[in-house]
Amino acid sequence: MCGIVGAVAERNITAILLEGLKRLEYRGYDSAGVAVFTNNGTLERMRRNGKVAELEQALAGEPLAGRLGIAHTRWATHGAPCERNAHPHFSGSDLAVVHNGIIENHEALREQLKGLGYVFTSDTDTEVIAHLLNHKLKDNSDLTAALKATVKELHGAYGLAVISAKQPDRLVAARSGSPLVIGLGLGENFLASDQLALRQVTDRFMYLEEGDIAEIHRDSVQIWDVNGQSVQREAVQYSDGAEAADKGEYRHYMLKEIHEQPAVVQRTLENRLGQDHVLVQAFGPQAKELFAKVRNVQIVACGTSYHAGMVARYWLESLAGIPCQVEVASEFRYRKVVVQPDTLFVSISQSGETADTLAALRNAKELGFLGSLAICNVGISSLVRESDLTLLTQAGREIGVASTKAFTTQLVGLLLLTLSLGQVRGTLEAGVEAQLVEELRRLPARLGEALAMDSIVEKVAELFADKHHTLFLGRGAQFPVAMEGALKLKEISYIHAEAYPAGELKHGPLALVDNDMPVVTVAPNNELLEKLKSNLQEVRARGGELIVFADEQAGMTNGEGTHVINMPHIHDVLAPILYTIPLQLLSYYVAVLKGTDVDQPRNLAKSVTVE
Ligand code: HGA
Repeated sequence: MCGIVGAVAERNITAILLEGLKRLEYRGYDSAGVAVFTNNGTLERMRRNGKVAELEQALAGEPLAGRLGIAHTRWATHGAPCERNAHPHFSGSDLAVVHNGIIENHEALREQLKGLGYVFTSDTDTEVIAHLLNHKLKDNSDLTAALKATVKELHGAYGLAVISAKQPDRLVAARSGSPLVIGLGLGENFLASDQLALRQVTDRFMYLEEGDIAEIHRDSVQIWDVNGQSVQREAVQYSDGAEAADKGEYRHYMLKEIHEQPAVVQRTLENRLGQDHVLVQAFGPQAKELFAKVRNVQIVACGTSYHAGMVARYWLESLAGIPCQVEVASEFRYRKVVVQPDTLFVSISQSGETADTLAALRNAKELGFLGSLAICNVGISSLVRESDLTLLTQAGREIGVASTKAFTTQLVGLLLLTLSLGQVRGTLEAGVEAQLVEELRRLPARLGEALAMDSIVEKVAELFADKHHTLFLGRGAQFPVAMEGALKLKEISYIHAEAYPAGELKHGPLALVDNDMPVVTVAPNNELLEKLKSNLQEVRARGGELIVFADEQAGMTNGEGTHVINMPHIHDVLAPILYTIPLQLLSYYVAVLKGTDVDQPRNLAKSVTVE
């Protein structure tokens, strides 16, 4: 996804901007560019389609030297990936803008600005910001004041960085729905969409909040909040403990990654939510047109990603009314598949290099699918390169072999896909979409509440320490959550765990139940609760010990052999994401008690790049 870097200093900043862009490369992008207020007093830019290395090479041939500049890596949402559409965008010769996000009212603004005589040189939504700002500067020559007036007219999501040759002592920035952080230096200051881009130059950061506008000079920073009030944002010293490749205060990467989930889910939502709807173009410039034609969905994935796909099937059919099939990639690729007309092929993979999933995508291209979409955590992966559309999860690097944060961010991506398909095809009521968008905004906080149950789950884990077999039960969209819970326990504690839809209990697995086989159940407060309660009685009647993760409003209580762990109440659609958390914690603490190698369990590899 797009990346922003900016700098205002006393030294030449071009190399700093390039290094910042390289540090953001892992997010995936299609083109890159830089604009510098040069030592000759002119604003110049260099853009290239493709990699930052190509931009770097171009700059080696024609160097740009200056003390003020902005740079960008673009992942196209409006207008094809090409040099003409790459950022920075100019209005006239004095004003340069880089933008992350989507401007939803870009068409109306474009018409208005054309009427005022502005000439557009790209197909992007971003260029309207440059011209609108130029227009506002006619009434108000101060760049910050003009930016404040500009953002009032923008609908959608943006992180913006702007420079002007007429006020070359400052960098101005605005944040709404897309993150920005100011890096504080000595006699120099920086800006980026992710602090990782600036770790080379500083370890002190100031995070902009929603609606903030910032004016950044070499030796000062001024910020105004969403109401236009001047505010101070706290400067935070960044400690190495927070590095992705460092466990920090945690004993294992897996535990760290479990606890990162509120933050990475938040990141996965950034740039993708409008006021009351999902921004469909976050899936790419052709998404709207393609989604309008979709009549079926085929999901293909392996392992944990397959479970995410299974949850999505419940969402796609119940919310968007679209028939959906889900299959493990190693089966799909070797089967004679009959493809229904207008079927979207969706692949899910953390690494984007999973051999079977990649092979399935390559086969799918011969089978007459409508198009392909990858839900993936690595922007520069084969799966992303070879798919028509992409939704990048923003889980960051996942080191623990047992996937945790990649799974929950995949679920978020798949829910965004469901809402987008329902919106474009008109099968989802606007009111329902608005409510779910609101619930999604609250999700990071709810995940935080579930994580606060860490020590309760740690205690429950003791029940498993001497057990060899476990059963996981769930109904509806919680059945795949139970499958994922069982997989996690198998992977890292080596306890045999099986998951069943609770209704299947009597059709076989009940024969296994005795007081040596704990039964774990996820029980949100939905219409299936009463049926689930009956299944639990059947287990108790055979002496099975029950561990029930239940909605606090479900009215379930502890009893002999029944351990109820109350979960915060959540909208039923989002329950699979929330209920994943305690199951991850449970498998983690059981593994710790058993003394296994949690982060690198035996016989397993992080990304399965061979068949
Ligand atoms: N809408 C802009 C920026 C896209 C973006 O933020 N991608 O992550 C464009 O298409 O150029």
